[in-house]
Amino acid sequence: MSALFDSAKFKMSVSDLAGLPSDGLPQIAFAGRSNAGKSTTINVLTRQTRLAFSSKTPGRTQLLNFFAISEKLDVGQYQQVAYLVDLPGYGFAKAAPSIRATWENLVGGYVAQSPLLEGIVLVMDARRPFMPADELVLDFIAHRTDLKLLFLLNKADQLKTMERRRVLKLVQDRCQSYEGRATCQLFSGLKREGVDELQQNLASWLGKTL
Ligand SMILES: Nc1nc2c(ncn2[C@@H]2O[C@H](COP(=O)(O)OP(=O)(O)O)[C@@H](O)[C@H]2O)c(=O)[nH]1
Ligand SMILES: [Mg+2]
Repeated sequence: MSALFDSAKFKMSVSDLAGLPSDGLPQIAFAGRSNAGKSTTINVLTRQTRLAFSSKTPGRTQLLNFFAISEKLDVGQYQQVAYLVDLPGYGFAKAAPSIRATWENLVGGYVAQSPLLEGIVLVMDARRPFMPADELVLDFIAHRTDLKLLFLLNKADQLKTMERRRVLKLVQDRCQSYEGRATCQLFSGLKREGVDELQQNLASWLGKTL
């Protein structure tokens, strides 16, 4: 349980890089293929059923959605400390070239350049991590040694114990190439497994204890 993440409130949607918040607060972005479970993860993390729109229609929204998280200062007084950012998904097999270009400009530009981006949670289906579209995101941030990374292996409820072990090992090996900046964990938004670990991981990025 975490009051920090429970405090999340929708703040704004951004459709171009010029509209990004410039208030100096750190931003934690959730990237992943359409349908990987980004919105579900944000909802479960913040214990709010409808905060991030959880869509059964992949790729409907092409906006960056910002959610403010706050700390309690005093009775009735809160101070915003960070943003969670729900990024538009990608799944290019079915997407028109114009959608792909828009995604590359907006999401690619954001992750490659935003100085306030603290880290990225790359939400992947644990049954098929590191698909080409995931690698594209990682290519966009290859030069950003300032970013933290969390490989979130979602839908772990769909895996048997042996498969869980195998995928975790595979992704842990991948983490090694990031020299301490990357970590990984199994997760299930559906079964609410791994929520405490996710909260701990993200709180540490923000220098907060829960
Ligand atoms: N089995 C399973 N399904 C999940 C899990 N998380 C999300 N889903 C389902 O995956 C679909 C896509 O989820 P959504 O959060 O909208 O994905 P997004 O496109 O990445 O935002 C929905 O039908 C969810 O119910 C999970 O942990 N396990
Ligand atoms: Mg979504």
